[in-house]
Amino acid sequence: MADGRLIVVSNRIPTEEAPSGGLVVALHDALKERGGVWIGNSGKRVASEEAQKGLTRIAETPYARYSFDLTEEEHAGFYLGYANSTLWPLFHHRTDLLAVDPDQARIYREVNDRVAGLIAEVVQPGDAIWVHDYHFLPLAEALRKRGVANRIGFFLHIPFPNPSDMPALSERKLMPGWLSAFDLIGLQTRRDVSNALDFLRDNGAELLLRGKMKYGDRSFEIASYPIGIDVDAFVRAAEEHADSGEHLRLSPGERLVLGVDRLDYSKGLPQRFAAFGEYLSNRPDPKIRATLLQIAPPSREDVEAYKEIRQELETITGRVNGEMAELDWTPIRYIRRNIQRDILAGLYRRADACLVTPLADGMNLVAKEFVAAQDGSDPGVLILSHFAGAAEQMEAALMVNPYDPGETARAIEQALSMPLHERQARHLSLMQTIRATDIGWWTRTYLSALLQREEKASH
Ligand code: ADQ
Repeated sequence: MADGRLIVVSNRIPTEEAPSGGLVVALHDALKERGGVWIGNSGKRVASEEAQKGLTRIAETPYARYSFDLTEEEHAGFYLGYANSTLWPLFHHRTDLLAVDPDQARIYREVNDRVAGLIAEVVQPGDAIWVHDYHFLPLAEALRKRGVANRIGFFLHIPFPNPSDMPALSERKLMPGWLSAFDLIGLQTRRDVSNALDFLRDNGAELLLRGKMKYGDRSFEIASYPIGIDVDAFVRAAEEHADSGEHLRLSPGERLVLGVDRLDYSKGLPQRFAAFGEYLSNRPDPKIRATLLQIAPPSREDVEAYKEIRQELETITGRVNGEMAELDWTPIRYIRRNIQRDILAGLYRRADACLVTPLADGMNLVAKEFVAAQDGSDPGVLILSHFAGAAEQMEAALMVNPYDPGETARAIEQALSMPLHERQARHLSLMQTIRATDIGWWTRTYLSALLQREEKASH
């Protein structure tokens, strides 16, 4: 096994010297340890001559970071268009929101081709390339066409689509070629693996043994690697910022239910707000005060479906608060901005319950962060959707069907009245799970599987 450098490719690339955020830090550490190169999109939009100029160095030590720019047209077709208006809804089981636009599909492939050209310039024999997420499905095939024979791994952070939804994708016939050009495809859950195997088997690939597949003369492997968080860092941050909750000025005895999500239609926010309203209407004692603090910074605001979800939430918040609020109590507090991670850790710790109720989600790191931030002697309760990837691992959470506001409302009631010994037992079990598969485990396990693959002789 040649022990070359690691080349990470992701849509966005951190620009700061010491980046923050779980995944970014994990990749940063892996690159520091092995040496290598990180390539990603700068986020800048430039004129087309400028985009052609190739990679810009943003850092040289302890490993090289290079960024590329997109033109306005590429940003619209590749990022807002095909990646986030076609693939994202399809992969989150929302074919009703899927856009079919051949120009966007073409631009998506062209950007992947251009990025493959940039990678081909820096790759050396023995390097292992690790590509992240749905923005780059065709990247390995484009690299193989350029003669790159290195090991190429892929990790999909979002769910693999249901095979029965695939006919909605006009480019579905290209997908087996895209996927089989990678050596190792990492997915979040066993369910994702089973969906991917089913889709590929129905489309000309042969399953050999335990996730090993053959498609034409290509062999590749599919397995699940549930992503984790830096548990120790979160525990520390939560302890150090245990007073974050004081910012909220809750009245004595007031219960806090927390939600933290990017504002996205996959996160089940309207259903969650409706469930909280139902909980309040049916609570056994009207003197009980509970506040839902929902932190939801907007994302992808140029995509129509994201504008709509924002309006919908504002309407529900207004309705619930209009009906229930009192002079000194606002039942739903809705914050639409990013919160510093340390403060967030302290808010998790103060919360009596956390609502993680997506309709579809690759993993959901908020579920893990909330558990890590709890005080084990008096922990809060995680309410988790069956449709979060995390549900496969975090069985000790209170599981709910996010489509059923009544069920979620009853889970809120159960969480807020749960006896201490049950809260402690559930928390302990969840803590063991997230520690056993933390972010360090994830990078190590994935990379050691990728490095065990043979470098291809030629393509
Ligand atoms: P996301 O859809 O972004 O990620 P998630 O896993 O919940 O979802 O990660 C969000 C991260 O952003 C968390 O670390 C959270 O703390 C942070 N965050 C959210 N709102 C914030 C706010 N207002 N202020 C500060 N931080 C905030 C995609 C997939 C997921 C998968 C991850 C990682 O959709 O399913 O778990 O990638 O693989």
